[in-house]
Amino acid sequence: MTKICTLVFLLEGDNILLAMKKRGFGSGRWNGVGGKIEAGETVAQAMIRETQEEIMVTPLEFSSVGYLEFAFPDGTTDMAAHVYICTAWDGEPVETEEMAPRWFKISDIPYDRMWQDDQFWLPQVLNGKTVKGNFVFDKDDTMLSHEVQEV
Ligand code: 6U4
Repeated sequence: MTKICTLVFLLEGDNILLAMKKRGFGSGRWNGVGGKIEAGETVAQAMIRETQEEIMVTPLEFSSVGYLEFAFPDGTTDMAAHVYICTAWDGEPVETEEMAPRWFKISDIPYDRMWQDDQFWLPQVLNGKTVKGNFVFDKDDTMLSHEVQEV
């Protein structure tokens, strides 16, 4: 079984909003905002709900820019993420129990403190491309292989 998630990046001018995951899977890394799609929700509804829950912002204008699959052959549940870029929203990002948001210059994205796959697809997304990716991780969340296609 694969856990299907959403992942969204707010963009404003030369800046991108990343959020430090404070607990659970992927904690200690800078990431986009998102989480599991619940039964009965569309992907976009899940993306909006997760953004409201994690940084108290409501996405208003957004586009779908990718689909990524993350395999964990050690037995951890495989994951997939529908990736979005959001360019207009209601509210100001604030820290919650789950995430601490911070704006970064696009030229200063801290790839060394993010999931290792991000450097292989986020630059393309920020150049306006849509991507499909397949990544394999070991039990320590080290990336073993990566495959990215622009679609
Ligand atoms: P639960 O545990 O279900 O309450 P939930 O917030 O629903 O938490 P969570 O936080 O586990 O789900 O979601 C994982 C988030 O991490 C999603 O936004 C997708 C993202 N993610 C997972 N693996 C990733 C990876 N390798 N690279 C990446 N984002 C990843 O950039």
